[in-house]
Order: sequence, then C-alpha cells, then structure tokens
Amino acid sequence: MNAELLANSIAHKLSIPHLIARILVARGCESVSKAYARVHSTREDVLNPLDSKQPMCGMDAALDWILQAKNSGEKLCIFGDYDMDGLTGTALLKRGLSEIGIDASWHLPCRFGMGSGYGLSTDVVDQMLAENVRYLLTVDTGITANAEIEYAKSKGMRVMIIDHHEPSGDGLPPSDVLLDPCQDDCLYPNKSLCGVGVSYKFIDTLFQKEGKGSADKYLDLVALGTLADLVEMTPENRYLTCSGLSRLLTSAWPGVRELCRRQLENAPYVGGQDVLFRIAPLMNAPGRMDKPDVALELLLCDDAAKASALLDNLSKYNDLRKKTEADISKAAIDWVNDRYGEKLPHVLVVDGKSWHPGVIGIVAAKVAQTFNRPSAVLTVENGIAQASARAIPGFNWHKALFEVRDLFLRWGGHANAAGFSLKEEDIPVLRERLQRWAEDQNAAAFGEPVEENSERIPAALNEITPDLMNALQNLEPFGGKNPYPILFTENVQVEKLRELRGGHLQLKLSQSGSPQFAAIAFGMANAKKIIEAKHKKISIAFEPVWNVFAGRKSIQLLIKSIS
Ligand SMILES: [Mn+2]
Repeated sequence: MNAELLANSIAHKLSIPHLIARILVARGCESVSKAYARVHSTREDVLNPLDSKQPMCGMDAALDWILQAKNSGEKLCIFGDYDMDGLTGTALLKRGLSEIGIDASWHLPCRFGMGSGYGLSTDVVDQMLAENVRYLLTVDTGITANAEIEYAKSKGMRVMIIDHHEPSGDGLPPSDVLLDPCQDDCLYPNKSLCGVGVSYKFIDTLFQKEGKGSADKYLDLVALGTLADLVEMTPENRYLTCSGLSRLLTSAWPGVRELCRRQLENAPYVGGQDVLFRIAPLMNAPGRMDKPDVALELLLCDDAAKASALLDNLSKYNDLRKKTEADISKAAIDWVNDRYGEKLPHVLVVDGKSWHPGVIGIVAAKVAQTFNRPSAVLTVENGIAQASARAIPGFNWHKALFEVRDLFLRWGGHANAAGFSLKEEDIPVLRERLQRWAEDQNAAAFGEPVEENSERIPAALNEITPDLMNALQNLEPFGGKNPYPILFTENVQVEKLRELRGGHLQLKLSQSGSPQFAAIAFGMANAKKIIEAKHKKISIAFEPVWNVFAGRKSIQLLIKSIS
C-alpha cells in the first residue's frame, strides 16, 4: 500500500487526524495494527519479570535478598547515581522499601573530589562499613564495579546490584544478586529498561509478593528517569513512561508536584519535551556543579514549603551550570579549530586543564554536534584526566573504549555516551590509537553528516487545530528516537514581522484562508532577508506547540527553518 493510502486508512480506522496518521507512517508504522499498537499502549505491554519462559535473571534471588535484609534488621544503604535516572531510581527504592518496613539510608556519588568518578569506590564502602551498613543495594551503577564489590563482599557486606548498563566484558561483579537485563543470561525481552525502570520492576514484583497493592504511584519517577536516559521506547517503556507522564501533575510526592508546578507553570499536561528540556537540566545541575544530594532530597521531600526552598537552591545551581557550560564549550571548540583547522581527525579527543568536570559531558555533545565527529572531552587535574565522550550516528564508544581499555584507570558507558579516566601522559597515545581504530572501522561510515532531525512532514496550516494538538499527545513520549514532529509547509504568508531582542523573530503567519498563527523563530533574525527577498511568501519547517500565557492557551508555531 502506498503511504498516502495507508495514512488514509489509519486515520479512518483509528479516528485520528490525517496528519497524525501521516506522522505514524513516516515513522515506520507499516499497517493499521502497528499504528494502533503505537497509539494505544496498554498494560499488556508490561512484562512479567517472573514469567517462566522469559524471566528477568536474578528477580527471585532479589526478592529473597531483600526479605532477608528486612528480617535481619541490619542497616541497608542504597547507592545511586547523580543523574535523573540514578536519582529517581534511588528515590523509588527508598520510598518503596519503606513501604515494606525497611528504613534505608542512601548515598550518591559525586563527580569530583574525594573518591571521585563513576560509581562505587572502596572509600565509600569503608564509609558505609563505619556506619554499620551490612546490606548494599546499588542502582543505575554497579555492573562494572567488580573490584569495589569484591572489596565490599570481603568485608562481609551483602550486595545487590540494580543496573541497566552493559557488563565490562571482563566478567560480572561478585554480588549476591544482579538485576540487569543486559547481562548475557537474562531472557527478559525488554533490554532497554533504564535504572529506575528495573527498580520499578523490582518494587512492583516485591509489592505483589508481599500483598502490598499497586506500585503505579511510582510511575512518575519511572517516566522522568526513562526519558532523561534517552533509552529506546520499547512497548513496555512507552507504557510505563506515558502512564507516568500523566501522573506527574498530581504526583503522590510533594517535591515532584512542586517541581512540575515551578518548571512548567500552567502546562495543561507534561510531555516528554518538558521533561527533557525543563525538568532534567534542573535536576541534573547540582550533581554537575557540586554534590547531587539536594535533587534527591527534593524527590524525597514530603513538605511543599521545604520543596520550594530546595527548588530555589536547584535554580542557583542551574544558573551556574549554564554559565560554566558556555565558557568551556567555547574553549573546547576553539581548541579543535586551532589545532586541526579544516583537517579533522575521525575521533576528537579534546583536553583542557581544570575544566569543570560536571559539564564535560554536555560540552562533548556540543563538540560532537559542531564538528560531526565522535568526541571526548577531557579535564586534567593533578596528572589525571577525566573524560566524557559522545558519539555520532554509526560510532560506538563502548566498542572503541573496549579496544583501548588497557590505557584507562576506569571506564564505562554505552554506544552513545561513555566516560573514562587515564593518566595525563597517556592522552597522546589514546588519541593516536582511537584514530587508528576508527580508520580500521571504515570511519567513512560515521563521517557522513547527519542532520539531527531531518524529518519534515508535509502539512497545511489549516490542519493545525486544537484537536490536532490534543491528538499529538497520542504520539508521546517525545524524546530520543521519537522526537517531537517537525512539519513542513509552503506558500505561507507573513502577515506581521517583528525582531525581538536577542536576534529572535516574532511573526504572524497564514496560508490560503487559514486563521492567523503566532510564530516564533529563535535566533533567526538573519532570515529577515529571506522573507523580504521572497516578498513575504515563504516555506517553513516548524513544530506546533501549546503556548500558555496569562492562563490562556493558544497554538504557536516554533519555526525551525525558513526558506
Ligand atoms: Mn541510567
């Protein structure tokens, strides 16, 4: 069936706007039933981790472990991570375990300072031992901490790992229990759960076993972590995330409610975009600039007034983060231009002295995007370089780092994003070996420029109605591989044009008898010339969004390009 006919029948059979059907077809729905499954995710997409045919490896042992911990009355500590997934995973476990009578303490790593870097360290284990912790539960981290977990075990600790990262390739850590769908022996089909997702599966299964009722109230935390970690939206992840998004504004947790109220003002609902661009950066900021604890305290906070004070604190961290990020991005991009000019290597390894380690991940993403090269950004302090790496399509950092792992003090990560540390003197060798490896891998395959989101769905402005805006929600969650749709239309009349401070354009647009639409083009003051040259008849790529101002909701076109 051709695309137009397929879109017709999807629109008709599912009773959705034709434009939504065209987006579904453009995104690979080859049949009405696939489109149906995509639009109506249901509880049936949620898998049973105790299913005898495809169980989650370690789930039975995990239930035994936690009940043993409870019965022992010994201290249990949750060791999480400083990003949204690790924070929400820790909050979910802390709250969930308290419901079955375990008063767990928690500990988050810090990106820098004592025992810095990724995940668990023997220093942290010693600190826990001094506090008489006998049970250690890690979340969103642990699967590569073989030595540290061996150390904890040698001191008599009981250890369980909840993680979703790939194993190191050098064997699994000697924990008592390991829940990670990415381990070789795990038959659980959803390999794309994130840390808070696996935590939810664990708590949900535990609640069922203990007759505790539903763990659904935790799905808002699952949505936040799943979106922020940019994992693939498998059917199970989509159900958990959509269900969680719809719970955010009425979350059971005062800190989460206050977070949404403050960041999203009067938003009619919370979408994936809101989580990625408004909530996650704020929540990640303290962990980037300092200790991440205040962000977790917000998720665990049970008092609105206290939540408000915590949010003030988070905002300060976020402002500082923005400034630091801008300064270091400029330095890193200048570094590449000065050193290589037009002759870029296949892999960029950019190093600087005492760059703030909390933002090098964001800077690496910026460098990778600017030069269309897999990029690692290193910050050197006292002879040790700490690095964060981001890929471009076709490049796998996990594979690349595995090849040169003999150079590292620590390393870990995924295809798209990874981190490592090494001695300063080894940086030139690393640069050379990565370049050679990339050449062997047919680097041309990942040197091709790829536009971030090149999708352009043809649409008419007449189709952009409140019904369409509501129907767009059926395509949630947006983010990662399911970006917010970008539409394209020609012969648009510019009715009004105003340049705003900061180089933005504010427009009023219409098209052959359509209503007038308010539109905004951020940072596109240069396009004024095009608009004049075209005698105010232009083509635009845009995202239709709800704009809420002074309590009134209206549709606004977010212009992506003008031609
Ligand atoms: Mn994670």
